[in-house]
Amino acid sequence: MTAYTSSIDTFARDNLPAIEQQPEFVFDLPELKYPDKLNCAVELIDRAVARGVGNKLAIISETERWTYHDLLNKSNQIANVLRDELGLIPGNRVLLRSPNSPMLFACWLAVVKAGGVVVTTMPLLRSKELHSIVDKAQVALALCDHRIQDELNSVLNNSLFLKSVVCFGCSELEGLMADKSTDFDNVQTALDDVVLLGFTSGTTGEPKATIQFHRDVLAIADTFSKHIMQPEPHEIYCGTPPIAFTFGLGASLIFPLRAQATIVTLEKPSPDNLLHAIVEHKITTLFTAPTAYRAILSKLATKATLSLPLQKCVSAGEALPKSTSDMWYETTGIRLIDGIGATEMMHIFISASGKDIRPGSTGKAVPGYQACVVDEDNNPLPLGSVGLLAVKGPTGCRYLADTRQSTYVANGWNLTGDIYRVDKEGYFWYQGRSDDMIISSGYNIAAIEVEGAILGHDSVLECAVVGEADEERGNLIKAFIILKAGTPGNDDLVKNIQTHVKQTIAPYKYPRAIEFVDSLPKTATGKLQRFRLR
Ligand code: 3UK
Repeated sequence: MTAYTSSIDTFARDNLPAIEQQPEFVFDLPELKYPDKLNCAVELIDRAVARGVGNKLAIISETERWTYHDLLNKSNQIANVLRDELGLIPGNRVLLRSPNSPMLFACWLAVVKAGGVVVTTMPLLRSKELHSIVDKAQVALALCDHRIQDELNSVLNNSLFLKSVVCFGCSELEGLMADKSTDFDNVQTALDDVVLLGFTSGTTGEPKATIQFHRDVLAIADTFSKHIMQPEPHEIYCGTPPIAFTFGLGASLIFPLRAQATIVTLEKPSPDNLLHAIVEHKITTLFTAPTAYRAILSKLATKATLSLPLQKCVSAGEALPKSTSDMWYETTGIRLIDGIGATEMMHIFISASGKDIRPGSTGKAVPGYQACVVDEDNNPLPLGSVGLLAVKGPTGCRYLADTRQSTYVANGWNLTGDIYRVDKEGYFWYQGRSDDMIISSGYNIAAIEVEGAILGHDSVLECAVVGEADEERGNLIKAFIILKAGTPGNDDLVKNIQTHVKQTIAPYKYPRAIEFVDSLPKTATGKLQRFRLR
């Protein structure tokens, strides 16, 4: 770490994993050589205005339109409130709770400008979950959308740490901002000062907090966004995930600001709202999960072919089956940019765009990152083999005081828990999570492959495949399926789907049991929880 730090409150810094437990960090692109004193919010917003884009639209919401000037002024006023009224000192954690909105984004930038550590939370969380985040991150101050303050206020009433909740949207924070200067003396943070704690529960287990530095925020923009997205200032971005999820943070705030583009925020990005916004705001650049692309497709199929302004569409968070990629391409003419990211790595580290896309493959290591597959003892495997994904680059896993650090990091590499095959050209082909391999009659069957085949059936909207204990076969392949609206689930359809799978992949992989359901268990970030079905 650099000797310099702006943090007076050193809690986050003090709870970093020991240096020998951290991954190796690699900065082998010239754009990743940042100065020792670096405040990423200043790079993202003050720098943009200084370059002359002040009058350009920065954020469009359902009710507001803010220019880059507006965003800078508001975030400076909030930063003044944080420092002068709420007593924020550099290094203090500030919890944010709100759906994606212009005010949430201004609060995020304000906390960072003031040298604070942002802890953005998923709007859907309840007080029990908020309580454990507050305790783990030792948060004293929260800024909250007034419409969802109740769950947080109930934490406030019996928390050792949380001391105040200031609401916005109800003129409390706005009232404090009113007489504050639109200038702010930005805190000069170090490139490796902590900027945020990103909570992740993964697909299973107890939440972990990942620590990210100021330089990490810029590194994700200068690797994946710069090299794979190749952003242009005229683009209009929309990401559906909340910015509490680093996928959404990159998509909706960091990438568009770094590119001086325009952001559309949606409070409720349902497929209908999203489709409407795409047309109304001429969204060019979309970030969402495979499930949402399928949901949009099922709406598009029922509408006359409307021409969409979309140019670049990113899919991440879960595996993108080739069938979904192909359907999106056939319907819209756009090839989805698949990319695997992780909260630990902050954003996407394997991907491909344009002519480099091989549908069904996630892509190649993003410039700035290295990736390979290894065996259970962390030995690298030759090309063509199936193994555990290992990755390193400018970002990497640092859990806040968590013994699971040593499961994620070995020999300097980050181990994401995913199984991949790499081909001779360096393309990575997803095989599933290491915990989602089903062994049936001695065959290794990846749940994900069977799901991909089932999703290719016309009547299927969503599905999840698990192994069900079976005396004869050890495990039996079982599929839980959500049908498209209006399709009745009956025995004929079961047979029909089974036949479809046998014709698509090796017949021994077909689901012997099928159950039609109305919903599937998912995490707050929309990840399927197969373990709950097992
Ligand atoms: C899975 C994928 C196959 C994979 C994320 C983009 O998802 C994100 O972070 P999480 O910590 O989960 C990480 C795990 O999710 N996964 C994500 N993307 C893909 N599997 N293909 C994909 N394209 O198991 C990974 O280990 O919630 C995604 C950017 C930032 C993120 N935090």
